[in-house]
Amino acid sequence: MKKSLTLCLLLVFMVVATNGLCANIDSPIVKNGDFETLGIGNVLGDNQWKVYKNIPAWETLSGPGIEIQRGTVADAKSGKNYVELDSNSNSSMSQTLFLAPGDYQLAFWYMPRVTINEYKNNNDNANGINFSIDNHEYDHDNDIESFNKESYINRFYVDGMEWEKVTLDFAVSEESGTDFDLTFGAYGKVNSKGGFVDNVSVTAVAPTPTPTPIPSSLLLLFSGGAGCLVLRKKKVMN
Ligand SMILES: [Ca+2]
Ligand SMILES: [Ca+2]
Ligand SMILES: [Ca+2]
Repeated sequence: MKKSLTLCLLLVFMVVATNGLCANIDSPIVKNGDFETLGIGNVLGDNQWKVYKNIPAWETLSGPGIEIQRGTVADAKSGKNYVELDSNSNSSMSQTLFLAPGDYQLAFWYMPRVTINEYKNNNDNANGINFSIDNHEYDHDNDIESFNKESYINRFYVDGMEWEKVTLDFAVSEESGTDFDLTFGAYGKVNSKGGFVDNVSVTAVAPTPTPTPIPSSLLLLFSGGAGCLVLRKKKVMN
């Protein structure tokens, strides 16, 4: 009897421990957001670059493809690889995200490659990167509102190249659907040089809690309590 109880407790402990372990495994919403996985047979050595039609989780949406650089022009923000979307021409890449209703933040790291002089001479947005999250399941029959959140960044560098964190907050509602396209694209002058992108992530953000007003009766109670404390303190001091 005692033995079976011990066994039972051990089993319960194992289930709880396993569940706890599973809950701690964080599955990222954006897959291969660090661009470190290139797929079977796609080997890239240090100081090499190559243009790919597809890499795991990402596919070319327009243009020649996704240019992966590995320590060629700069060090990656994270890992060894980063992306340049002005590959042989301006290109865009995309992956599908599955999102439940809630608040989210898209974040990635950006670094401009073209210098201030080139920028000034051409005024051509040479390092432009646009990025968006679209609902690709727009329901025309039921006139469910389309979802689109987009922005862009274009900078140039003066003295040294530096990675910069870029964020975009967005909210998904019940009507937004569940499938979204996360897209990055190069824009501006096609000169084989553009904005570098690395370490892309989307994280669920807890909504900011609305402060609950304290009922006046409670305030009275608090102020009464504070009064008692003051009186008590005075009494002790006396
Ligand atoms: Ca990387
Ligand atoms: Ca390039
Ligand atoms: Ca360019």
